Amino acid sequence: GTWRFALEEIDGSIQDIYAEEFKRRIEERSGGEVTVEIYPYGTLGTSSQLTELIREGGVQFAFASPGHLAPTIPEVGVFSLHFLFSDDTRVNQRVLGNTRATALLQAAYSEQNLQLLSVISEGWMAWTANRSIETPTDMQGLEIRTMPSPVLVETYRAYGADPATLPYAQVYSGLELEQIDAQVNPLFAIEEMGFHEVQDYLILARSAQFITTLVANDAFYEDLPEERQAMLDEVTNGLRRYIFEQQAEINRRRLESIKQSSDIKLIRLSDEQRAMFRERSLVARDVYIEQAGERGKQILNVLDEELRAAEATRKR
Ligand code: 6CS
Repeated sequence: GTWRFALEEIDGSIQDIYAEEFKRRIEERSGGEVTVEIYPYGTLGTSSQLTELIREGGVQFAFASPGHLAPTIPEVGVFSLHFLFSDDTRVNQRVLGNTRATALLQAAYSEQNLQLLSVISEGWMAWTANRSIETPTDMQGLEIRTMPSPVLVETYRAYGADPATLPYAQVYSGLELEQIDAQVNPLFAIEEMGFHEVQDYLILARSAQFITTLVANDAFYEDLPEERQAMLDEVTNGLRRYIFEQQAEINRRRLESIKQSSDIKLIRLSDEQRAMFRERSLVARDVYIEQAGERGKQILNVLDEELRAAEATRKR
């Protein structure tokens, strides 16, 4: 059969690199019985259209990033909370690969006809802006584009900014035409979308990781023979380490390329500056719990606990 796989990112992106390797491994392990067709961003629609498409079974696999999915599944808002994750990305990787929150999340995904296959980090988010940003005061009135998750919108409001939620494909022109002042994305995405060409400052804030989730249409997944489900589990588990290493390398390379190809000014926030943002960001947790309810609260508590435990063993 043919498995269609829709991406929220363009050719050469982290999602594309993941999908290409997924395709290679699935086609090999199925002995050519399964063919995977990849649809990069722009071929099928915006992120929210992709979510509709996969829920209806128009494609079998897709990336569904929490920043776009939270209006449909409030529980995934947890992944957009700022200053939740460890500064040590290996700690985050260890927790995400094996968290007790997965079962709770799966229940929420199933209610929307989705099967959750993997939770993946694409690296630290960075801000680009037409002004320098070092403290929340600098964000006052800044029109910043974010994904539509209420957690994100409330976080940037708490920083003093004025968030706007245009689709990914409209961010470049929005910045170029000065309809918006700023945006937030991982370094690889800033580079491939050309945002650095139309912005003056690149701010490494490390306030949040870009997390995405790999999903399958629920009915499609449930109807697969057991050995196909096992093959999928094996492939997605094997891809965890692969994509973690790839994203680290690609984000590093793309930052170099941004520095070389533009005169954008680079700002790295100090721990003191980050602490100011952290303090303001905490109200978004209340917004999250309000929206995601008891199950959402449990997910947050489990992740918080596991992250802290993983950090503690790291330091010992
Ligand atoms: O900002 C966005 O909307 C998009 N950014 C990335 C890095 N991936 C997908 C998402 O839709």
